[in-house]
Amino acid sequence: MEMENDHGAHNYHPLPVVLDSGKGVHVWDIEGNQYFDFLSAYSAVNQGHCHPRIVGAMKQQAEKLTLTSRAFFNSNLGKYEAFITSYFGYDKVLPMNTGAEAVETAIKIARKWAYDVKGVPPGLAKIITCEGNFHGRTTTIVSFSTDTDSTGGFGPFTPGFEVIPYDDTEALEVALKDPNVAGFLVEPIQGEAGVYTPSDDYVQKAQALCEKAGVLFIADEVQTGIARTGSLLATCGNCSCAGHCERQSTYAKADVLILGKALSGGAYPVSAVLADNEIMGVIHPGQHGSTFGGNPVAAEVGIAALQVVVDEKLSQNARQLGDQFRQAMRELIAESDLLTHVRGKGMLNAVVINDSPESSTAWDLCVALKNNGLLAKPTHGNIIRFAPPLVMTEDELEACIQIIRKTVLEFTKDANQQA
Ligand code: IF1
Repeated sequence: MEMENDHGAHNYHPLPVVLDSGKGVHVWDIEGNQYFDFLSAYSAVNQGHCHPRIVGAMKQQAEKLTLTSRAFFNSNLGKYEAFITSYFGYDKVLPMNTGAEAVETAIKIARKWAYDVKGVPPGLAKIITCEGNFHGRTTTIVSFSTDTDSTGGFGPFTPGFEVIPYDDTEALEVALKDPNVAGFLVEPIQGEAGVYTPSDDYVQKAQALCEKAGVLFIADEVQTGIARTGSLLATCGNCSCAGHCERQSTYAKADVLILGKALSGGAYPVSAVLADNEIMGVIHPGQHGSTFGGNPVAAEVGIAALQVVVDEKLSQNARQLGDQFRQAMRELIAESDLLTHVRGKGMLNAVVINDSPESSTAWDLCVALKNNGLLAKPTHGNIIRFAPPLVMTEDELEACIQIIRKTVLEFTKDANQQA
């Protein structure tokens, strides 16, 4: 911790625990203490820590060939591209590494599509985004952030974005009247905003409005995707997909789908943008790329990580565990005035603490949870996100619920005694 403090940039404020190993739903610190991981590296480790099939695929490929660049073909990328496009139902994929790069890629594709296909006059393409959005940290992406921590001191910003309220289809309808709109970029559930879950029909309605207006519906499923919210994609709505989405009537198919994080199960940076030919076709050689995007290790890791999601039925598990978790939290909220609210979908959940965002209550509660063997992180001062790996069993979740119950009830008692 001292070395990080002395030699690392202070762009994070971690909880005081030093993790050393992980397996499935557990991580261990350097003293050997065991914890349930309720952050899952911000939903990257949906398949659980060090999943043997994912690590196995990575090791095997790492010993054979790691990087060729896209200047040459490699014998893994085509196989991965065929696999992921059939898995999610798109014609084409553009592979990148991090979530932010995939978002940047989607923005570039949308703009180019607007000029080449839609006929927007040069330089005027506009992308609509939402208040409270989180799409990454690049200068263009923070240009449309409404969070002052993300933007402060980092201007000048990239033009061409309009921010409208989230979960507001009327505002979207008004914004879509501008004929120069290329795309609407949206998170199906706003993660960073504090797991802000919109109305049930928001995503579907927004998609329909975009379709009517001839605007690309761009879903950022970096955090919500890959089984996290109880379906393969959060844009699957409430469909009962068996790992693979069956395209139920509630399905809102994005024109441009952005994935990252759990696309590698947390083993390696792997991100992707998926779209059909008439959209992806606007990108030609030399116009976009990345040294590492689509490398052989990423390709093998991506296939293994997606295969695990289906084989271990992680969507269904996330849905069942999510119901169990929110029910338990509602019971706890009834017993303790420390918590006011639980929200979320599948295993992307958050509880709101009954104190101001400036208070240290959520932080102190996370430290107390850590001391009782469960790791979670506060967001926006008074919200705690709960997002464990999706390989959790019902019994394990019950044990976690007991830890949260005990910690919250003791914390409430201590706070009352001090008061
Ligand atoms: C940080 C939160 C999670 C994302 C969505 C793109 C990206 C992210 C919807 C960019 C990244 C992160 C990054 C991490 C914190 C984090 C986060 F707290 F901000 F909300 F996940 F919960 N789209 N989310 O959520 O992906 O470039 O990082 O691979 O500290 O920035 P990336």
